[in-house]
Amino acid sequence: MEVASRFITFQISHYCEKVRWALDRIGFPYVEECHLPPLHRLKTTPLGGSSVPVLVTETEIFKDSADILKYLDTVASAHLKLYPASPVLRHEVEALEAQFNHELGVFTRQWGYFYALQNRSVMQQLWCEGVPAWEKLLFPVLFPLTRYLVHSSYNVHRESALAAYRRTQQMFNVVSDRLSDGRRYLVGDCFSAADLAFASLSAPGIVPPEYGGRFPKLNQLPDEMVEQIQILRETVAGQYALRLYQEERYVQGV
Ligand SMILES: N[C@@H](CCC(=O)N[C@@H](CS)C(=O)NCC(=O)O)C(=O)O
Repeated sequence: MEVASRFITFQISHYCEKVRWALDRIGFPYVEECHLPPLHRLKTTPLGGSSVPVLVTETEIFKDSADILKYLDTVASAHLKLYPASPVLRHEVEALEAQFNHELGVFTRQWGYFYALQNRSVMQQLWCEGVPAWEKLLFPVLFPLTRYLVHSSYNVHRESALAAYRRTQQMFNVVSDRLSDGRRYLVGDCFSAADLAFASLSAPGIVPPEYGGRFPKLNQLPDEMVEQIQILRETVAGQYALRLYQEERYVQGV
């Protein structure tokens, strides 16, 4: 019998959603262990890591979403591969995925936290979803520290959030241009890690209803943020990410 791998996460994290989507898609057995930041470090540090997602299989420990996707691809059925067989196309997919990981995911997080952290009860729902009961109980004590850590480690303040939003718009423009020739996917003619990374790491900016983790409802968010979400949603790239969520998020394989 196949042993389920441990998948250590923050339920809301879009980097965790990126991996969750890939795990679901290829039908890889896993058990998700959600944690409240910074208590995740009690799990990730002994495994030699720091951030989430972390995937612990029977034989290996993966501490980065890009490494996890590459590993999952080695065990995926041929029709569910996330990286093309052609070296040229694979290189293109990997370059886009890296750009989305290092830029898009960072911008949408910086911008999203600026608004979401203003509402303690929304953050309580988001951060406490699925975590062990004792971590939930610690939320009131830990919240000021966690909010401080998020503000300082991701440099979250009004100016940086607005700059991150502009950078997100620029990345959406680049993706919209790429799609302007009518192609169905970012690279080649099938869904790949580039599409998956784009849609999942855009998620805070478009709030797709099919998101696999816990996300706020639009009416729980500040009006200014909702207006910015509507603008992103209406772009070609925003429509594309929403379509990927609708059509590809719950495609399941074995
Ligand atoms: N490069 C990493 C980035 C993951 C990442 O930034 N994770 C954040 C959550 S969105 C995190 O764990 N932050 C807390 C920490 O670093 O301890 C990946 O793609 O897996």
